[in-house]
Amino acid sequence: MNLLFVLLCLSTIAVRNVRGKSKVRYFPDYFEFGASTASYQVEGAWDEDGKSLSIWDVAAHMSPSPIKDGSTGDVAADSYHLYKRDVEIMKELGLNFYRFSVSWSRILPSGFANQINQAGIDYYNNLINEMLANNIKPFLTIYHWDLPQSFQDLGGWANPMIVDWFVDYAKVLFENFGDRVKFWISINEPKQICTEGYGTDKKAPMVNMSGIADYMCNKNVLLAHAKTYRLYDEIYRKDQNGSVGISISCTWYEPASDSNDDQQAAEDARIFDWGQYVHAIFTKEGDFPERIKKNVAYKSAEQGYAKSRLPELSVAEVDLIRGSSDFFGLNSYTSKLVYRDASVEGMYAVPSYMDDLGVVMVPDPNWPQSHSSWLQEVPWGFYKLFKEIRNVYGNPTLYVTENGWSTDAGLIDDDRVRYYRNYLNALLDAIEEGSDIRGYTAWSMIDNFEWMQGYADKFGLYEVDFTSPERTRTPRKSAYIYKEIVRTKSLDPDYEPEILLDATKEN
Ligand code: GBH
Repeated sequence: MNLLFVLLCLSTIAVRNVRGKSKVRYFPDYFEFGASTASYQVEGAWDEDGKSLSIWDVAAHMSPSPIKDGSTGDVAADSYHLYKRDVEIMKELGLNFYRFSVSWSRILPSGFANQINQAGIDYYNNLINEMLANNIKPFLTIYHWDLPQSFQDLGGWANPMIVDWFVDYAKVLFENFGDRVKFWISINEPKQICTEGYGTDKKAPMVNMSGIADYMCNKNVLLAHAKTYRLYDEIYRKDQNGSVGISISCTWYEPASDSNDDQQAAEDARIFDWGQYVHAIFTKEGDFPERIKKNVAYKSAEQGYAKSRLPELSVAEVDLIRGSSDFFGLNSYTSKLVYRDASVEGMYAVPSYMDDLGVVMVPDPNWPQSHSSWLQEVPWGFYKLFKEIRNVYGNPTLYVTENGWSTDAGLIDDDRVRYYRNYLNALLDAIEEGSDIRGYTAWSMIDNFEWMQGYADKFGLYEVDFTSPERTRTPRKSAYIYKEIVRTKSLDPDYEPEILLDATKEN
């Protein structure tokens, strides 16, 4: 009896340190921390120094504006001019790496690699060199949604020619930056490019042809990624010795009940939303999952189409795509509950991606809500996502390339702090159970142009004052917390930044 009591006390002491605080958890030594932005969201300088228009310049200049607050990325956070301040922020945060993207139309104004804009090359050289001089590794995303408008006029990602145009562009980046950049993301979020950009009007280029254009886009995005990977592998890897991956946005879909229908519905949602890309790239079989091929073929026939609306991948294309990544870049923010019942009939347009999928997705009203309608805090969903990737998709090497929380204006962002801590705790649980996670990237380092939401949804560890010409950057409370996490490679749930304690005293 006494012994049991002693053991209980000891285990309690192990969890709480002497000052009665909660347990501090440590990340592995190899683990690295970063933060992310993307070109159109931060750079501004939309028509400076030879840059041509991208699809987001065009969307933001439409009238009436499709952007919630009528804003544009013309100036954004002005990182084109303020990149030195950005690197200072990286230093302040103590980041191991910074994930940024390159604007295609800044480097190649015609879209084609026939004419390289030296001013564009200079900008990214300056940024990369400034980072390296401060010991921060560049993590470069080749494409984060800002397609040259010249290519959109030719169908953009729905035109199979885009595959080779993309590879030509990637080649220019490997040639110019590959001596210093060792981490590459080919493409950010195939699903958002295609399903939102081509299947709806919620993202540029707002093609809004669901069930058709989105699937055409998927195939070309996968091929562009895969050919870029093969190019690096064959030509550049030997000398440059870097890694190339892709960032895939994954929402966790939880069955709304334990009924078979809801279980199947949630699985289908996971496969349609992200499993199809992961399956094609990371599994031994490759290709689009059977479930999607069958569903879309069946529905297409029912709807009177001569062929499935889902383009096929040839055997050679399956081979090209399969295994075309050194790591899996995981972007993840939130979860949804999923069910399938009679109400699904007639709920969605025909044909459409949602009709092909045939489920209803809703957030649980009890989950903490961010400033973005789609984003709720569900750390156990993050944990289940890692588990699924480990068990169903062969446990690939992962970098979390985006994770974050949106707020309204304000510097004391306790909900963001809570979100980061809870999600990082879930990530640590996954590592302990065998997930191979090498790094974590906060979205975002600074407030920026949040696509259709304009400047209304703020994701930054640093606030940006978009009303000041200087675009003044100020750390939020979450910046101090993140800095300590990066510095100590640990999570101390009780850590309070001194600077803020001092500020409270002064008030
Ligand atoms: C990331 O995508 C992007 O890579 C990044 O550029 C962006 O700033 C960040 O998210 C924050 O949004 O149908 O209107 O409800 C995350 C993917 C974005 C996918 C929001 C779902 C829902 C849009 N998610 N989207 S809506």
